[in-house]
This record gives sequence, C-alpha cells and structure tokens, in this order.
Amino acid sequence: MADDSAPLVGVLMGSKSDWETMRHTRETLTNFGVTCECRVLSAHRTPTETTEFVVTAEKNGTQVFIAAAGGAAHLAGVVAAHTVLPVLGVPMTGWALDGLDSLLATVQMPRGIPVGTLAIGKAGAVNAALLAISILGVKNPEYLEKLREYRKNQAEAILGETLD
Ligand code: RP5
Repeated sequence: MADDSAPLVGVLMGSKSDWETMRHTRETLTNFGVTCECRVLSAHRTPTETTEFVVTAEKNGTQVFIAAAGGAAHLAGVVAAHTVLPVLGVPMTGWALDGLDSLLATVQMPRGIPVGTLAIGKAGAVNAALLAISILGVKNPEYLEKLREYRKNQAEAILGETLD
C-alpha cells in the first residue's frame, strides 16, 4: 500500500566508497525539497537485500530509483529488473579503468530492461538527481518551476563570470 510519507527517490550505491560522489545526489534532491532514502546495497554482495529494498520501496510509494556502482556495475540493471519505475544509473570511477568499465556496464543494458545512464562521477550524481526531479515534475509542476529557477540562476552565474 502506498504511503504518503515514503521517500520519493530511492538511492542505492554498491559501496560506502561511492558515498563521497553520491552525497551530491542527496544534496541536490534535498535542495529541491525532494525526499530520498540512500542505502549501501550491492547487486553481488547483498543481492537479496537489494531486491527486497526495491520491491518494498515501490510498494511504499517511491517513484524513481537512482543506482550507482563501480567496476562490473550491474546494480542499476538489477534494480531495473525488479521494478517498472524509472531507474537512473550513475557509473562510479574505479580502480583500473577509471569509470569506463562501470559506464559500459551500466549503459549497455540489453533490450527490454532500460536504465537511463548518466555521466561518470559527480556530474552524473548531480544530473541523476535533476533528471529524477524532472520525472517527478510531470505530476508535480512545482518541481518544474524549481528546475527553471535553478537553470536561470546557473545561467546568471555563468554570465556574471569575470576572468583575470
Ligand atoms: C562496486 O565496487 C561499488 O559500487 C564500488 O564503486 C566498487 C568498489 O567497492 P569497494 O571495494 O570500495 O567496497 O561494487
């Protein structure tokens, strides 16, 4: 049964080592007044708990999932396998290939189970939050208004830049 107090966005990451990057997702969502629950849950280290989290969150009323992982990054794909809600994937930089491995693992979902994949690292973490807010904005026009304001402020800051 959907619960009005359920967080709108579920944010999963494969390891606490991803949090330095993914804290920008929470910060962005919070700045827009969008509630989220952030959890360390891994597709391969905690597969059962990952599935349970997604199924329960969907039942409770969560509307978008964001999943971040590095290396052989199958977390977003596994989340998408357990829900028809939108799933946004954020590739984390890693050890040997510096995020290219996780980018390909996240973006190259076979036909039938989509994951909307963002950029590697902090840009992807922020943009995943912004895209989740756009998705929520389809039913909540106040979020679209806040996005317009955010872009206006961003443009003004750029136009106000001075160079020495
Ligand atoms: C992935 O492996 C995690 O998402 C993380 O990006 C990467 C490394 O994890 P740790 O070894 O730092 O826990 O599962």
